Amino acid sequence: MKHFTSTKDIADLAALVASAREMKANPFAYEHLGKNKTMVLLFFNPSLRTRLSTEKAANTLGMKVISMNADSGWVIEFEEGAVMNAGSAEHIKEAAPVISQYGDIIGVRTFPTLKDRERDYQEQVIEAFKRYATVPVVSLESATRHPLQSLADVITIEEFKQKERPKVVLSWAPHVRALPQAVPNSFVEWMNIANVDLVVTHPEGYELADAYMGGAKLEYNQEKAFEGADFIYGKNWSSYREYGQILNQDPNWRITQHKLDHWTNQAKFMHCLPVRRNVVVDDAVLDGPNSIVIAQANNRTWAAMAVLREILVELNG
Ligand code: AN0
Ligand code: CP
Repeated sequence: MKHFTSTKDIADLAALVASAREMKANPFAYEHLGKNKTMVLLFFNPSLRTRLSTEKAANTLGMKVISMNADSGWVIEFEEGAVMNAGSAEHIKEAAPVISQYGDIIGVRTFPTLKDRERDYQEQVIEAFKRYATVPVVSLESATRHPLQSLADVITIEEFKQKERPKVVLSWAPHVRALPQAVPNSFVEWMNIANVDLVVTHPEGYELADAYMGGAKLEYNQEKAFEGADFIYGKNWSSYREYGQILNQDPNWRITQHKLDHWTNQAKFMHCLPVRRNVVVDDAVLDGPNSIVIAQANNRTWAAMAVLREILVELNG
């Protein structure tokens, strides 16, 4: 594996999940892989889980880690041919190769603008890092995808499933702020290559981009979608069609214990976190036996380890 920014970078999902689970059982078996290597993590946006779990994964694989809030450095320019007479102080053409001399692997977190759909969906920032860095680049959530989250989600479903091919439902839920489509886009992409029956449910206007939906089934009626579900994955996202807009905040879409009890097959509740209690999902769900969000967040470490292990094996030749 050279870079890791989407499902396209992996050869074998089952093998990657097996690798993550093996290291979860025996965390320090591959400490030698990262000896004398450094991982640089750049955060253009906030993070709790991604930052700490990726640092932990890199440390556990024997690497040194340098983390930087990318808002504390010079503002980087990404436009080709820009006349840099305004806010930005240096171009990605210098920044990325410079950072590549300090780190053997670069991790980047960058949210979308939610204003310029074309720019966001071209993945301007992460693609520029891939183009101008001379070392592997790992997405810590980009404008349209969150692959380390999705890999952790696959691992979690694998651990908790009680049948070979569980029914998994991705449900939109209300929120007070306009959030990216990265988590749902990515979740669908990864579920589409996993051994699950996926149904996506959301109000009209929240359709995800076709390129990410692939052949996934869409059901606008949340109750119908939830029927017989083994996993409910709650998440808010803003509209792709009316880009970045909040079209409604209908509280009827909130995930409740009543829905889990009466509409599903005693489904487990998943969410990438952070989650707004009693807006996206009720306390009763998060505090009850159906919630697996804490175990899910734990798997962020093992997902990152599986990815970094593959990259290190390649770097070590
Ligand atoms: C971000 C999002 O929805 O993409 C990060 C989730 C991992 N969430 C918020 O901004 C609350
Ligand atoms: N799930 C997730 O990526 O969380 P953070 O935003 O805290 O990294």
